[in-house]
Amino acid sequence: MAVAPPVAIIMGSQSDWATMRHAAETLDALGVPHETRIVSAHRTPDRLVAFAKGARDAGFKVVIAGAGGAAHLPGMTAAMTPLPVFGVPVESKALSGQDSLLSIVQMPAGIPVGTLAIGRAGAVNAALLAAAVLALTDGPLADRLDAWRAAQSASVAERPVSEAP
Ligand code: RP5
Repeated sequence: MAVAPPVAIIMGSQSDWATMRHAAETLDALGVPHETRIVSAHRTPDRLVAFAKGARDAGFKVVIAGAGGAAHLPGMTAAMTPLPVFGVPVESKALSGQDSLLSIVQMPAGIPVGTLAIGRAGAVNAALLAAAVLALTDGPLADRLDAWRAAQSASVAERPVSEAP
């Protein structure tokens, strides 16, 4: 069986992709191979169990899990794998993602989920954290991460400009 890429990006629904694609794009920019899957804690529980229990043996090193509303995916994944799990609260229509955030962040002691910000910022930062974990044992990736951060700093203007009305 083919060895999985180091990062799995899982999400509860197709509707989460608009947010989670930012994690995928950030990993692409850093040259970090990844796989994307829809895994719903509620609608596809058997898929969740199979993924989470098999993730380490499959070869994944880090899991990024995005979900919205009653966002149980990151926590349930963390309950079934020893791999680091980073949770991304997707912005919900009803409660602007505050439901997602609280569902993901308030884990009981013993089963950690590294919880990021709501929405795009969380997805980007989950990818950067995943890359940082992998960079601990991957020198070339560490160099690419340094270059990414330097490019980000260089892209910030010294002074603001007026925008066209
Ligand atoms: C959650 O329910 C998903 O993670 C998604 O954020 C939310 C809504 O899903 P859809 O009804 O759009 O499929 O499980």
